[in-house]
Formats: sequence, structure tokens, C-alpha cells
Amino acid sequence: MAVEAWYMDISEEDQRKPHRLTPNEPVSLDQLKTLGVFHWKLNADIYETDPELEQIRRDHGYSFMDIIAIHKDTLPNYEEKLKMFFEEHLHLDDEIRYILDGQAYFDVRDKEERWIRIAMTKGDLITLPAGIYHRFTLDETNYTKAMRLFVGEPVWKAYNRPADDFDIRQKYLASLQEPGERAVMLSPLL
Ligand code: KMT
Ligand code: NI
Repeated sequence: MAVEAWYMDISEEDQRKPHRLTPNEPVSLDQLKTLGVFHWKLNADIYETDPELEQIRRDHGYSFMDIIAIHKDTLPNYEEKLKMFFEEHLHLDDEIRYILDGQAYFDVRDKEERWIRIAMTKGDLITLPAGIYHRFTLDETNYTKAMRLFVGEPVWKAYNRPADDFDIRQKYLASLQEPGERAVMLSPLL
């Protein structure tokens, strides 16, 4: 099953709602790839022993992992953190998340700065490239459990927009213009 994604409306309504356009304007996995966003579907029921997950971690050097349950009773400073997650930001490293339970939305900017909403459900693993502007929210179910993966010692620092002066931002923007470069810099397979 492919992950579902769509262009967002611009209403200021509750961030946890789907915010689809009418009619819906879907976004394909191939479109996401052109932004450097990659997706895998895995069997989250066996994440502790999953050879497919092991393979991905080996291939990409995702040596670090932890698990975060995002729910008001389990996450310290829940409200504050959710507010931070929904601020448009970037990181200096890739953001890799694997949904083990529940569901949530990752929003990413396309090349024209339009918001794309990616509906992540159990079994979806996604990689957002370093330098892409994005944000995260729970949906109306108000719960998800996610594995966070990282190459080496994790750095969770987020830089809220505007963060255009970072080299990694400029590199990311360049990668959008030059398909050859992008393939080298962003494809997890190379
Ligand atoms: C981020 O940086 O956007 C996040 O860590 C989102 C929450 S982790 C499921
Ligand atoms: Ni982030």
C-alpha cells in the first residue's frame, strides 16, 4: 500500500484535521521523491525482529534508534512539544521516522512552497532530507508511537523558518534544480 499524500488547503482550522482541497489533489510517491522524500511500508508488528528494517538500517547507516509515544499521558511537556513540532522548521540531518502505532501527519513544502500533507499510519517509514522545510502534527486520534532513526549520535535540533543561510538549505535547494545532483545527494540507494 502506498502512503497517501495531498496538497493542503490554506484554512486556519484545527491542524489535526486533514485539510484536503476540494476536489482532493493527491501527491504521488514519485512526486515526493523529487523533493528527496522517501517512503517504505514495513510490518510494524514485527519491528523488533524485522529483517527488512534491519536491511534498511544497515544500508543507510541508521545506527541509532529510539521510540517516542506521542500522547498527552506519555510525553512530557506534550502541549509545548506539539506546538514546536508544528512550527515550520528544518534540520541539518535527515529526519527518519517509522510509525509503529497510531497515525500522524508530516507536512513538507514542495518546490513552489505549497504544503503537502503526508498521512502516516502504522508501518510507514519516511525519510525527510536535511534542509527541507517541514512540520509534524497528530491527527484527530491524538496518538502515535514512532521510531526515530539516526546516523550516529542523534541531533534533534530544529531551526525554525527562516533558516535559509544554512549550507544544508542551499544544498537542498540546489538539489531540487539539478536532477543528477539530487540523485547523488539524496537517494538512499546511492
Ligand atoms: C520533527 O522534528 O519534526 C519531529 O521530531 C516530529 C515528531 S517525531 C514523530
Ligand atoms: Ni523535524
